[in-house]
Amino acid sequence: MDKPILKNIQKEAKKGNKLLAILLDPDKTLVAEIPTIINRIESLKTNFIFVGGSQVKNGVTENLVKKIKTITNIPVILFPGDYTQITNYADGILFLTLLSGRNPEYLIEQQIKAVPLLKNTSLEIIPTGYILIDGGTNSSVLKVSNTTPIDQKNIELAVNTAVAGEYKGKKLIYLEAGSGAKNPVNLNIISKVKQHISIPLIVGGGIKTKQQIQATFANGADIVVIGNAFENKIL
Ligand code: 1GP
Repeated sequence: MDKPILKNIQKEAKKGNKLLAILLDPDKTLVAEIPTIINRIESLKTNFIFVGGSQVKNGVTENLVKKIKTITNIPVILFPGDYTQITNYADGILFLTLLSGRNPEYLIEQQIKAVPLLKNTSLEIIPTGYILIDGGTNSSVLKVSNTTPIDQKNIELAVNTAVAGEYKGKKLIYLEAGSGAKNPVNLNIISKVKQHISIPLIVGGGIKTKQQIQATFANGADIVVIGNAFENKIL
């Protein structure tokens, strides 16, 4: 199967071009507001729309994605908290493995549960190593996954986890401080991880300002994800 999303990310990352993803949480986004939201997303020159939340009711993600797809050509990529959020209306899915955690549910169980839904789908499946870094708040991913995040000071563990992800065949690494994190991923962690991997790097969680976005890019992120700051109209 053709993989246009991943190929595009790899191509842009190789050229050093930076990409912006806006994250919409289906539980907090009203379908009726989508036209206005898409307007704002397009005016920010957004490259991807990520859709997902830690706990979303059945069918809500699909309705939202369906509506988004009627309005914009920006690729919609599922960033699901669990397998029930999978919908064929999106363009792709970050097939996440929570590499920083030791909970089998998020290392392999959810992935197995996703297979019947993904088998006959046209979604582009993008194997992604997901690494939770301590953002200083009890984020929902932390609560739901019941795992310990990597300490911001433990750069070596963060780097080795990311490199292990690449060795395991992941196509992207996602450094996550948690939605609404007090402390975004430390710039030092981002640059060290970037130095040691050769696959594109996504960074998100607690990034609120244009300056923070620039610094995150400058230190090696290929894709920055913004959720709360967009939702709260700070950006
Ligand atoms: C969370 O990385 C994303 O999964 C975005 O976080 O909502 O804090 O921007 P924010």
